[in-house]
Amino acid sequence: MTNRPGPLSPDQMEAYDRDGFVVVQSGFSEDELNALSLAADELAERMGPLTPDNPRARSEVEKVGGRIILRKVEPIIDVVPALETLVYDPRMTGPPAQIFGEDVFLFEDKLNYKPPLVGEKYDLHQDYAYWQDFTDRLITVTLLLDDATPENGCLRFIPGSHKNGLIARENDHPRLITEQIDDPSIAVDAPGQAGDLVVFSCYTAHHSFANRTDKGRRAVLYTYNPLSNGDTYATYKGAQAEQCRAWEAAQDS
Ligand SMILES: O=C(O)CCC(=O)C(=O)O
Repeated sequence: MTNRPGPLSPDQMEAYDRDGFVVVQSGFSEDELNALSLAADELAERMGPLTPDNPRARSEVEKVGGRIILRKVEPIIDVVPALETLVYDPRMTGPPAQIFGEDVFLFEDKLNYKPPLVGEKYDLHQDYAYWQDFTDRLITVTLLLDDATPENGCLRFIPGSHKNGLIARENDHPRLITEQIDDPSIAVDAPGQAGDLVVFSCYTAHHSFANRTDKGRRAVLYTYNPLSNGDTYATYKGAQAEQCRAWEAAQDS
């Protein structure tokens, strides 16, 4: 733990250190959250009509009705200015900067949608399994745009799972296989209200259940690395954004 001042209380710093995640208030006003929610909805609309080959929009086929449902947009900051402004807002960067003890760069940006009734589960994984070409000093700050509850599929974490690096995986597949992820003694719910931040390490194993409520669950996820690990955004996500724009331009022509 570092001594850099920041928004996290000593108890919250201790909880992050012990569990690998912490849920905290962000301080965004209702008006700011409404504007960001609108931006999230506009972003979703810009992805339509959804096709499975759209490199920016991850979608899935609804099990019952067969509709194509938006699940994730990534990257996002080159599309929506309000989401770009959010990246270096101190209310987002404050927790990781305090934990790392230094300023941060954006590493990855995405917006997850869990639509009412049909938003499916995410399997258990550690994010670093996907990011092994980069530094492992990575912290994700999830800004909840809607209340996240056990009923609508809030994030669930295995406390302490960030302590020992990557957990062995079958055939090196990024997802973890376990039969007991709904056992509360293994993974715990991390509910929060709209406007809260769920801050977690790239090693903290997490998953979420399906949304079976009649309200959607949207969240912005920005991952940050310390300044001393350099700015990899342009070569990693920025390059992906360029490919997405090329694909989009080809659709328009
Ligand atoms: O939004 C969720 O429920 C899970 C998100 C997640 O684990 C991810 O995007 O890596």
